[in-house]
Amino acid sequence: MSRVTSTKVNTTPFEGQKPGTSGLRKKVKVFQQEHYTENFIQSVLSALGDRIDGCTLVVGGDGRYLVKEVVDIIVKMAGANGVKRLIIGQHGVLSTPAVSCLIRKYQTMGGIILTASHNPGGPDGDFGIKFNCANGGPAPESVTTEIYNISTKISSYSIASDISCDIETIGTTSHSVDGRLYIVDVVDSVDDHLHLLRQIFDFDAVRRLLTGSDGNEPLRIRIDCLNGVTGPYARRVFCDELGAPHESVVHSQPLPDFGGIHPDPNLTYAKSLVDAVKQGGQGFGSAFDGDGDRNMILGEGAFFVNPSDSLAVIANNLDCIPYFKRLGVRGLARSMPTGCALDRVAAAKKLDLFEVPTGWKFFGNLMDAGRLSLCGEESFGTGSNHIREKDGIWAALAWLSIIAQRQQSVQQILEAHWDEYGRNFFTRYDYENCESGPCEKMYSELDQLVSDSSTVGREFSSGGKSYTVAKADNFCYTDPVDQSVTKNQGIRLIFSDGSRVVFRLSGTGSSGATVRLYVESYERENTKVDPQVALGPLLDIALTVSKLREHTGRQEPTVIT
Ligand code: VG1
Ligand code: CO
Repeated sequence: MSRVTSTKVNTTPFEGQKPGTSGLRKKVKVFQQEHYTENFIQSVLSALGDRIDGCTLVVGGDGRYLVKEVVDIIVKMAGANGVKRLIIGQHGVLSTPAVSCLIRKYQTMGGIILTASHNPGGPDGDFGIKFNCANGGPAPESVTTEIYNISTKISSYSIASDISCDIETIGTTSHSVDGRLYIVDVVDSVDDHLHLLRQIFDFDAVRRLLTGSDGNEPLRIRIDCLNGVTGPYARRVFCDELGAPHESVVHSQPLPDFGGIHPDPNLTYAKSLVDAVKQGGQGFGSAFDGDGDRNMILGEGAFFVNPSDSLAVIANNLDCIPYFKRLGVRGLARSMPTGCALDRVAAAKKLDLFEVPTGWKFFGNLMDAGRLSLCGEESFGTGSNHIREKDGIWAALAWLSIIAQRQQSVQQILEAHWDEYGRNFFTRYDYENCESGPCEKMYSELDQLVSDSSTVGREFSSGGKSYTVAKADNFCYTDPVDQSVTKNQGIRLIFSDGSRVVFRLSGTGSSGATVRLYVESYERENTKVDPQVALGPLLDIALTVSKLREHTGRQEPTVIT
């Protein structure tokens, strides 16, 4: 046991240590400023108040540049601040869902996740720090506000600089910090999450599907980890456990700069997967983001499953997953901009449906209250109450379970869904890294438009289609569990036929502004047309009403989903 003493280091506040949609995200260079990271970590630890004394915390990151250095800072600061036990993923690596799993399994006071998720990494890329609470979910706004408030007044931080810990090797080390016992546990990054997944899904059924041991042709899959954190998880789950050949999992080594890949599983940044599945003839493809909480699902020929549809299909097929058969299904939920296909499933199955603001933190209260089983976002996030984060590997397993049970292709499953429910055409346009000023101006003009009482009833036309505004607002959410109110969550124009146009400014960027435009429209019959065609008139109206092109100077979006 090493014996060390802690010291208090004087510091002054940094501006802007305000967590956004999902933690504090800034350029790596910002975090590298002297005291910057320590200030924020101290703010996180101080926000725990007395609960920090003798508690356990989890820490891990997505393997990106700076993770190891920051794990080391946290090892030294957690001990100095009275934490009794720190659980760290080997090499400092833990996916976001794995952190949530560990927090819950070992009943810790929370965890610190080192990730900027889908944002690029490397010395010139992004870094991020996120705090999750004892329920395993992202800290709610009350906690992140407290963290921020502390960061604006901080004058010192506590650190025990002499603690050293080998995070490359699994094992336990004990330290005496100012005479208090401090234990650091380095654990396998995958074991606990894998153990949980085994309890949720019928691994035998999926193994039969992937190996052909049921007498059918094996389903060939391609899983692209985009050099993010999921590599070790995907290899263990899909290859070792489920028998997929090794070449099925690609880009499976977590790299500090993601090998130059932008680890965002969508049609633009994961185009290499789309092309590979088109050429390779696999019947299933999936990609995950840097920290492993997002997923993209493709079928044969790279048939794209829109995330809003993916959520609705999983909801409609929960009986293919043993976990839900065992525990039953409480309610369903989606974030506000997410397409409303889920609502139709909820209505048909007589389940409660909740609509929350963007960001996973809003689902946690409903889950903790036993009112929510399955939820998702249009931004490639899907998950359930098995943990309190979205879970990419879980989503791929959910799909494989449905395919195994229904013995249908991805496309057949989707088309059957549209036949049953009709189709909520959905698209999202992202305008990334715009200038902040003009975007904020556009947003405030739209805010005025929706607060103007004459907007309701106005008719907009394009391409021979007319839409009448039935409701216009800036989405405001009252949490049904604790009644907390969250305002200003996106501009909505809802038309009389249920079509919607939504505008938001991203809260996960590290600089500049990203505008998100979400457009949705429902068709009962004509379900097989191209979404960009089906939504053309509404898109045109959205761009005209907002003067988006004029404000941003962008003719085309960076990413279309
Ligand atoms: C985006 C998505 C949101 C998601 C968030 C975090 O937020 O739109 O749905 O919850 O990223 O995902 P924003 O504010 O940029 O629109 V992750 O995988 O980056 O933690
Ligand atoms: Co993520």
